[in-house]
Amino acid sequence: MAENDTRCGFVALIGAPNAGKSTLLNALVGSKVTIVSRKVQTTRALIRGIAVDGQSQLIFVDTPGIFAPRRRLDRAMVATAWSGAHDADLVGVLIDARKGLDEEADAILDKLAEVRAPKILILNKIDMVDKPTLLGMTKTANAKVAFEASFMISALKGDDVADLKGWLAARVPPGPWLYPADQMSDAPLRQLAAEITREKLFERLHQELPYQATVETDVWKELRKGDIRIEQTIYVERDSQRKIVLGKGGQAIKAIGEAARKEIATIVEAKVHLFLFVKVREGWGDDPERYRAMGLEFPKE
Ligand SMILES: Nc1nc2c(ncn2[C@@H]2O[C@H](COP(=O)(O)OP(=O)(O)OP(=O)(O)O)[C@@H](O)[C@H]2O)c(=O)[nH]1
Ligand SMILES: [Mg+2]
Repeated sequence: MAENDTRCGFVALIGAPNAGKSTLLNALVGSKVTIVSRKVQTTRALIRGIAVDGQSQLIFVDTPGIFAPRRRLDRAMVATAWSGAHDADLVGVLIDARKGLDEEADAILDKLAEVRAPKILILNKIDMVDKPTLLGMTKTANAKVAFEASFMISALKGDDVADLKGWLAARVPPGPWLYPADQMSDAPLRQLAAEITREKLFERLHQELPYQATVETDVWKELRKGDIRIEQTIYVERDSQRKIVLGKGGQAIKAIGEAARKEIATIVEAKVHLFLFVKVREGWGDDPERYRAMGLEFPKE
């Protein structure tokens, strides 16, 4: 393939929390590179997933959901999401079609005027909504923002995801690929492994642990037989939360560790020995070190 025939570009996916950005990124890449949950505010930092379509390499940037931030961590996440949009060649704006153009979506559309990159509208979750409603939404959104194109997809079922990908492949600028053809993510495996444990934590404890936990990989060691030993710390803010994570007789942590271990093993294609530790770190949401570990800027206030 002649190098001057290739295309390559960054496509940021932005939208309200829970719109389906991470689900779409995984569908576009064809592999799990970012975690998904039923809860809002799952994604915390910019996560890149890389896909190839014909002669084009597409670098998708998953961003945290955009909402009205209150706490420091919220502010860091929302600032990061917008920075992802400002740095991209193209910006895909996801709207949860089931929720429609509510206040949250409107606030995002209003702020898009400040984003210079070409924007496209992506109505997601069309498996839950009828066609006339979708067309109405598309019209209203296009009256507000000059979108280059509009798509209606289901990231979960895969409907029209290939169309979207093909369109983007033709639209990104000509240029050499930035990553090897088979690379799907630029995140180190130890970071993805920490995210997977956080996903399992969310899945298991979604009622009791409203987002006050973070996970870090402390040790990643390849053993002689090719097995991998991973040690991770789950930081919570209070002792009561530590008890929840441990569960009665250690049941919860055991199940979380087992689910995470299995999934990490599939990804690294090796036997994994996963050791989880739970530490109380009061106010970790105000600790710059934790932000660095997540790949976020620490907001001054
Ligand atoms: N029915 C339906 N559900 C979807 C679709 N896409 C995503 N979801 C669900 O929506 C929920 C949120 O998905 P995520 O991909 O985590 O959403 P997100 O926009 O990354 O959320 P944050 O990271 O919190 O901003 C999950 O339960 C997904 O399974 C879709 O096309 N149809
Ligand atoms: Mg997400």
